[in-house]
Amino acid sequence: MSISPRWSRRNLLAGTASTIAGATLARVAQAQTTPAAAQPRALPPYVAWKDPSQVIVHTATTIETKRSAFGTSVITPTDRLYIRNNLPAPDVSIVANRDAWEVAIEGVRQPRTLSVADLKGLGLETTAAVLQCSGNGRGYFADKPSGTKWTVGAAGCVIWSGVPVRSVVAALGGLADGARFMTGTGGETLPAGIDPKSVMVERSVPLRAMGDALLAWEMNGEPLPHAHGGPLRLVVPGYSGVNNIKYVKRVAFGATETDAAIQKTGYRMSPPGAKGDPSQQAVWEMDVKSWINGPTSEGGPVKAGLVQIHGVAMGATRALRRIDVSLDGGQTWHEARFVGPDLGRFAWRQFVLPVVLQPGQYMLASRAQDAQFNWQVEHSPANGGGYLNSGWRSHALPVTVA
Ligand SMILES: Nc1nc2c(c(=O)[nH]1)N[C@H]1C(S)=C(S)[C@@H](COP(=O)(O)O)O[C@H]1N2
Ligand SMILES: [Mo]
Repeated sequence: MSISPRWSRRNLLAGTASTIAGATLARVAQAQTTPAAAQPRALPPYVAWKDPSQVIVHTATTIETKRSAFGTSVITPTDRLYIRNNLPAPDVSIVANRDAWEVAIEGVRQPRTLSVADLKGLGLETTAAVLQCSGNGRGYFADKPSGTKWTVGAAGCVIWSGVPVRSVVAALGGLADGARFMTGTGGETLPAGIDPKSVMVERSVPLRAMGDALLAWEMNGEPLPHAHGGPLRLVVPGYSGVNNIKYVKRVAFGATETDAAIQKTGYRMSPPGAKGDPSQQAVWEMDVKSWINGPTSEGGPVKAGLVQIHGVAMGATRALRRIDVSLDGGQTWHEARFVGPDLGRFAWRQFVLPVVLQPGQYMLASRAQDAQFNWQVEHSPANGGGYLNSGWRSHALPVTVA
């Protein structure tokens, strides 16, 4: 990634500003509380089955899980899971006969188009993984990059079931020579009259991601809902949302990344204010990250006394080692305890810190450490698209106790 002087100066400024603000909890609270949405929007028809009380509808194609709605038992319920569509979803009739959905596999020795029924014969794997939009946390970047102002809720921990991509590749004779990237293509019908490359959802990830990838037909124990990519989705554990192609109709292995705009110029780590270009790092692997989900004082002050401060922590591609919680915006830290089953390195873990709280103002923060001793960063670098924000300071939760 190229670091321009402008980029580093901006970083420095952002860092200084929040450190100073950090000294005054009240001011931080003010800066970090999301402005109340003008009016709660209704759920659009294609996701009318979601729980309206547990989500924030930004637009018909951007729906966020409320911070208080993640629960305390690892898996994110499907009716609360966030939604993000770059294009209008294909017609719901594609899930009428799920087994008939077809995906073309290219860049293998024996390229073939396989139905979901065919895939079911080739292998079976279940993986718990965090699905997180590349722009989750964008709303916390101080320089206000354009795009949906997601806070923490464009993420969820989901159980996927399907066939390992590597099993499909093996069944088709292995990779053709020269494969360096795996490219997935979404099955949307593209609007007529414009260059398909400018709108299609087609993403490439490095070949190293193939080993963990699934072609999934089930989510959280149910047939994959149409809104989440049913009948078939390419799941790339550890990679941010956009790399997990819904209604996947093609998986291709090749020497180069796709030249679709969403890969070439979209989802790049560009300097703040600048557009993306292929020389910049693509938005691929996620970072170690955590945040507090409760208690919140959304519905009035938290009652003084013993409380269980809880949240979620993810290692993205690595297992977790430790989670710390702060009550004073990061001045002092306490090691917290992971709760519940460990569903593997791609899942998140719930954590808890029991504390007795006296009446007052608190700034609840958390910072996770992965198995390779990487700590969650205090500030993620500002970037043009507002991607991959994992900074613990901006994700802190102001709470009033009375
Ligand atoms: N085919 C297709 N796949 C897609 C998208 C899309 O618009 N079309 N959006 C991507 C983005 S940006 C995200 S964050 C996730 C959202 O997945 P979800 O709607 O199941 O939560 O899907 C990704 N896969
Ligand atoms: Mo996304």
